[in-house]
Amino acid sequence: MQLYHTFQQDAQSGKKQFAILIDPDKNSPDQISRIAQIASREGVDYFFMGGSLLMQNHLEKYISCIRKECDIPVILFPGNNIQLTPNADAILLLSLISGRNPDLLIGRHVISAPFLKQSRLEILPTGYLLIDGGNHSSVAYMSNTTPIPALKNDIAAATAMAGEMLGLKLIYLDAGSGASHPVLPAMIHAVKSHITVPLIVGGGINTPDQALLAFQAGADVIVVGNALEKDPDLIPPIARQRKIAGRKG
Ligand code: 1GP
Repeated sequence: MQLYHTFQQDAQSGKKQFAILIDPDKNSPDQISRIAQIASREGVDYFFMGGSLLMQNHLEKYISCIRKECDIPVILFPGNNIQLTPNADAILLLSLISGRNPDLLIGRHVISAPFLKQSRLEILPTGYLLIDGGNHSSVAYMSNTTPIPALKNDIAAATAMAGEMLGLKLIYLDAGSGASHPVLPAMIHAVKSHITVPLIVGGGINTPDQALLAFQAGADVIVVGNALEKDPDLIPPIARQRKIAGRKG
């Protein structure tokens, strides 16, 4: 089944989803295997794979580490065009719609399109909104864009609406990996109430409580990276929040 169908169906039925972000530079093969084993037991929905900048080319190796342990889909979350491999299941084809850098709105997509067309990757066109998470993030620096201020819910909502009107199939609100604070619940709520496509939220979600808040505010999918690199045992309590939020939400 196409992954987008799952994203959409789960979002429509209120079934919350949990994605683990693997930054290949920040994990060892042993750590990836351990994370994949726990994720498999907990029924984690997706692995996202990528980073703002990769110093080493571990992408393929780490995808095979995950494949050995579980059948959780691996979705590329590329920081740039060299983070592409046909061996994943899908790709978040990101358009950085909170920014005004034409390269990240369309330029790099043109360069990648022939490769993506030939690959068997499922393409997930995604409107990516970088939100101020309290520190100067790698994404802001590398993308040469200004994040949307944390309290400007109307700007975030209008940007997400425009993304959906342009035909983007997912909206991703990201405070950036390692953000001092996650996207605020009020902004998640504002965006969610103006779009119909599934909403992904990540950046700075480090505790089960923060995961629950994001779900309850309207996130259909939450993404956690940093916190799990430090402590993979956080996977089970975060995974459990899906059910709690699903029941209450
Ligand atoms: C970043 O949304 C992801 O793009 C995850 O962020 O590493 O802070 O969990 P963290």
